[in-house]
Amino acid sequence: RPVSLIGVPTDVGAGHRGARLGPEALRIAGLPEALAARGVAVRDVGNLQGPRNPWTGPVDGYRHLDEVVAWNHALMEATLVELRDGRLPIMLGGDHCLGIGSITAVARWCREQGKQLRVLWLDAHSDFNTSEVTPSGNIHGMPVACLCGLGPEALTRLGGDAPAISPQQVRQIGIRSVDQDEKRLIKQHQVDVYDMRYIDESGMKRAMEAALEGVDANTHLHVSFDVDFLDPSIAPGVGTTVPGGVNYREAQLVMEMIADTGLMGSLDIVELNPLLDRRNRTAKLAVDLVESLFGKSTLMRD
Ligand code: DIR
Ligand code: MN
Ligand code: MN
Ligand code: MN
Repeated sequence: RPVSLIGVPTDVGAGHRGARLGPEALRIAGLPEALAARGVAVRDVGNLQGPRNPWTGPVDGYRHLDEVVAWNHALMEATLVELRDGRLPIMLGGDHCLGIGSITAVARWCREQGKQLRVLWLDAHSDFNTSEVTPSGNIHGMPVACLCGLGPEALTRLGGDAPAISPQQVRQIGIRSVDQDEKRLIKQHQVDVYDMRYIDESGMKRAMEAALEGVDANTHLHVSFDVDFLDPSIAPGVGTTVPGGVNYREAQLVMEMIADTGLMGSLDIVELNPLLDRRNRTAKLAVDLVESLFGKSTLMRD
């Protein structure tokens, strides 16, 4: 499937500024060329436009809500255009609030196509906060909850109907930071989480097999890749590093196991903050992992 790169240069959902520079850092790290080298046809649609970051505090539990809504509305429409054109959209973030717009579009398209949707959320965080429980008001800590119908109407009804998805369609991998009341919500809504303890005890292979259980030829896999999923020692270029993350080999295995399904239909790459990076190494690592997502492997396999 041909790929469309959609730049989403926003950090209005985050607690640090700089993720707005992520799309350029990923391009400069060679993402378009790496895909082309794998034989993938790539169209870069450029960067979306949206409101600037006002850098103000939370109001009623949300920081920059209007700005987050505007960015996500633009992204939802742009994502739908590419999906309806038969293309695989890759969102170049930008902070993780953009998962609301991308996944709302993907869910709508899957309904149109009669496809089953499975969301793989690769992250240190569960991103399942609501305005009542958020410790920060940062909306990048809320996208999964919003997609599941918990949140302000402007975000939960971005695509018309709410909820866009059900928690049963989500599998979270690499999780190691969940806020106190967010834990209760995760439990209450039965989100399927493969946290670092699961990975330590059972291994990444088992975690991925479990996360991919039940997918079939009619499944669209959406991968939402927050670079803080990775251990900070290999991926310092992110505002919310958490120690004890996924190592290089585990990350490669995740990407290769996703590639082996042949079912990935859309991808977010989010939270990359080049201002915190060292010589763009986190962006380069993301490109390396995307190559694996698109089928690069050490040996020919059958
Ligand atoms: C924290 C941090 N759970 C919050 N969240 C995220 O502010 O809601 N950091 N997503 O990347
Ligand atoms: Mn509209
Ligand atoms: Mn996230
Ligand atoms: Mn995160």
